[in-house]
Amino acid sequence: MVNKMRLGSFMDDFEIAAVYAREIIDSRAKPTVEVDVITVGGGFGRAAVPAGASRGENEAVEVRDGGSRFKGFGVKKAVENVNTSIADEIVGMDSRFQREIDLKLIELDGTPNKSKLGANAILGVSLAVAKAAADTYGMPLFQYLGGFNAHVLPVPLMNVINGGKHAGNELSIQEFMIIPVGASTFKEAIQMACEVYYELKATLKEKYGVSAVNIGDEGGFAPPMKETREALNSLIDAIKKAGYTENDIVLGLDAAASSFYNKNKKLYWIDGRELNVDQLHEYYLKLVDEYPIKSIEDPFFEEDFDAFAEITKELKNRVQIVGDDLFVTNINRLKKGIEMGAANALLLKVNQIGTLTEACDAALLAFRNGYRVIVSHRSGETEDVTIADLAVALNTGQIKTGAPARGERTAKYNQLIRIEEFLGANAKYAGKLGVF
Ligand code: 2PG
Ligand code: MG
Repeated sequence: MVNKMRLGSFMDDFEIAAVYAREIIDSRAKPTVEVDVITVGGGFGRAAVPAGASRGENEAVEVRDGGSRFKGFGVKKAVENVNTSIADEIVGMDSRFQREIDLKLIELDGTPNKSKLGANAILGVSLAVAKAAADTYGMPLFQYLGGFNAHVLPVPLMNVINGGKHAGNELSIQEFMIIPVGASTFKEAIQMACEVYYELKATLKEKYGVSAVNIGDEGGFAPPMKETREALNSLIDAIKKAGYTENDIVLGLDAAASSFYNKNKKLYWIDGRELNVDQLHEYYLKLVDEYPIKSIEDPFFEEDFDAFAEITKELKNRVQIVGDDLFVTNINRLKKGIEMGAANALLLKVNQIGTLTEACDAALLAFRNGYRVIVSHRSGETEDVTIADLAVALNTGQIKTGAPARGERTAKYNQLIRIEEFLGANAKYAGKLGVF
């Protein structure tokens, strides 16, 4: 206690005075956990937990109620866990000691995948604690987390055509992203992406009719397409029509390949046919030759580290290969990937692992081993903007948080516009350094 006081601030101000959780809803009408934390000094932190649809099998576990209420998706138990056992334990702790608090939460849960208290309960608390500490200092969250060196505005990977589990169409690939690397500021990057979005909307409407501009879970269009190249061609068209070139805007894919992999047959269903792992590998090589694709996430089934290693070896100087379901933001899986040379980038999703501390550990491990890091949303989101601050705090240079549409997506982009404005001349847009 004495040591903490010597560091300059009175511990009492930072002491957690209250923790309170409630059930709110996310962007897919599913209940989720929101947590408020208040410090003795009057600092306030509120965080809401996102949820995925194409989840990796090794993700930390959300506790849901089951039964008939909300068709079983209720989170009353997780909320209760925060308001009783977690609150009992962390009220009185020093909110600045995030690692100590997160380790306490992990210990209290006692399972390897946070299935007892729920990763949804634990993450809500972990994030709200950080925000309450930042607020007690009177600091923006990104500076509290990253210090004075937090200054890199990430390149946004914006999912403007939705397929897979995020849309009601027949595209196997889940996400088709535009990446405005040629902008000179984050704000300009958003402007460029919006201009492409308008052209894409017009192009799709003209070619596929009005229903093609209905949007999917992440704000991208969900046109009635069947083949990957149809989507890629529309993107190329829209980029041109908006007056941009491959120097300004490159493309990214999230295949989320586990969702079109048949484990029994060991085959992938894509573009109306079945491909084995070697054929799928060849297929990606052709795509990157034909299109300015610079990022491919989860190209293969999440347990096939070998296939990830093969394609990384082949493409590593041209394309970032991103592990999402592969790594699930888990340092043990990331270590295995590093040893095998599987992927060269980590998708960082705080709710896959369940605490801020573990997410930061994963980012650090990735950086140390020359892996890129992309902070990411989930397909089920809320208005919470923590990941925007986290991307700047860690200077990751990349963020993936959907199309420039739907409030739960734009909330993050708008927060980044504010952060850039706040940093003024100190802000640096990652641009071409963000991706290849
Ligand atoms: C992904 C994510 C977010 P979900 O696969 O990368 O885009 O989707 O949240 O459904 O797992
Ligand atoms: Mg993914």
